[in-house]
Amino acid sequence: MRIVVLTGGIGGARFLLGVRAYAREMGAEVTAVVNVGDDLYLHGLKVCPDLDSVMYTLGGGADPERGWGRVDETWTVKSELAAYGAEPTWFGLGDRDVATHLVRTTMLNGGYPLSAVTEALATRWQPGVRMLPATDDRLETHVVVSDPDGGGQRAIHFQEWWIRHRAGLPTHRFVFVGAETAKPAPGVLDAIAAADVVLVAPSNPVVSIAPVLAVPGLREALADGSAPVVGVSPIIGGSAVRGMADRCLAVLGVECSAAGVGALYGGRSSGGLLDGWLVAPEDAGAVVPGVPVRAVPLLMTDEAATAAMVRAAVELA
Ligand code: FO1
Repeated sequence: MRIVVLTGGIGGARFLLGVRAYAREMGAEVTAVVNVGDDLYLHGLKVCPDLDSVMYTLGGGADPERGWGRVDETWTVKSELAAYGAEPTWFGLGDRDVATHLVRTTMLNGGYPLSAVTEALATRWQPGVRMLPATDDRLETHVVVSDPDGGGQRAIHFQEWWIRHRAGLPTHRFVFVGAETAKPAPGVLDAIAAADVVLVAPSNPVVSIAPVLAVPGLREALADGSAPVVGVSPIIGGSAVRGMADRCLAVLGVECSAAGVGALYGGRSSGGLLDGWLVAPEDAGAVVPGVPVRAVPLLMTDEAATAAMVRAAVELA
């Protein structure tokens, strides 16, 4: 069996732990198509938070409390940068983590595409799934906000909106800069075409999954492919399990509920994404027009519980 997972964020990385456990049991192969909209250049370094969250989480090197960055991290580089007054001070790179960005940036500057760099980094971490960036091209999520320094509107990078402002500014819309001309990374369309099932991780639908789907050709490949697409709700009982999906959904005017996110993705029969939608028992009554809904426990408390979710998703497919 071949499983493709659309993913981003810390929830997506943790979901992949369950996908890998299920796949090992079934002898299945997993390809993760990972969001790059959160990526940024900082102090001359290319930082890819979602690719790194997958790599560190599956490679056993992620900080379990923060969910992002490295376990046993130290912060000398961060404090030395602050001593120079180097901005931004609201985004911290840990010392161990910096090594990843140095290797990545050196390889990118040497002409290797992000997908090849990701594969090279993964040889150290052995994540047990194939990790593909959604695109090798620069695609960044920017957020159009009311300018905190005066009248009018201004676009800021997603990370500034998310971390510096805790998604708390009056927000108008999200823009996936570079998406129009981005191409799916090598292997993405082939993986979707060869998949037996495609899973949409319980990631933030607005800032983790939407930038993946914004890559031209990706949505079409999912729609035209023979593999059923099953999504897992990131919303349980009206609340985001982690992160700030509620604030992102509010910007789009979408209700923060399992039914709201299911309807945002839409059913494949009406031009949307989904052939099935997995929700938590609290949301068993959720209705998504044209999409079969199944309720199972969705808390990713450990790998076995997450693998059980994956099993239910594949059964629904
Ligand atoms: N999240 C924070 O809340 N504060 C940080 O300073 C921060 C730094 C950081 C550095 C590298 C990295 O890979 C992730 C980092 N994150 C940080 C997490 C990240 O901003 C977001 O959680 C993801 O982009 C959302 O998926």
